[in-house]
Amino acid sequence: MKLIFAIVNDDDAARVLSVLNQAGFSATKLATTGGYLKSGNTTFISGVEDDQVDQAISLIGSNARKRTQIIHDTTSFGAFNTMAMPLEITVGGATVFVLNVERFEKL
Ligand code: 2BA
Repeated sequence: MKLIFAIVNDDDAARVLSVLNQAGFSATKLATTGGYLKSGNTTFISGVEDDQVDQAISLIGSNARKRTQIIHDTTSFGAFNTMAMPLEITVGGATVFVLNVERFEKL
């Protein structure tokens, strides 16, 4: 068994959860915050059988959209001079981690 962690944009979360449930995957939705943008995103955790990992990832990936975002990155020039430079970054569609599950029980 594997545990999938998938971080997606809040706007895609309802659709991702819906397709996972429709395909028979159990998932838990966590409200999380990205460390870089410091804005909300959604993390799903889902325990799946080894041979279902690819299907789950494919469902997540095809329902989580990539977005570009302009941020203002502050660059320092010496102690008192800072300048905010616009920087385009690509966020998502989904950041996925797959971990081995040592033991799974429902008590
Ligand atoms: P954030 O940390 O808010 O990052 C949002 C986006 O900002 C990232 O998109 C990436 O394009 C950019 N970014 C992040 N850190 C950066 C840095 N140090 N320098 C320049 N640009 C940076 P994604 O890579 O698609 O990540 C989306 C969200 O997924 C992240 O939100 C974070 O919550 C999570 N994430 C991504 N990689 C992770 C990792 N290795 N470990 C844990 N969480 C991760």
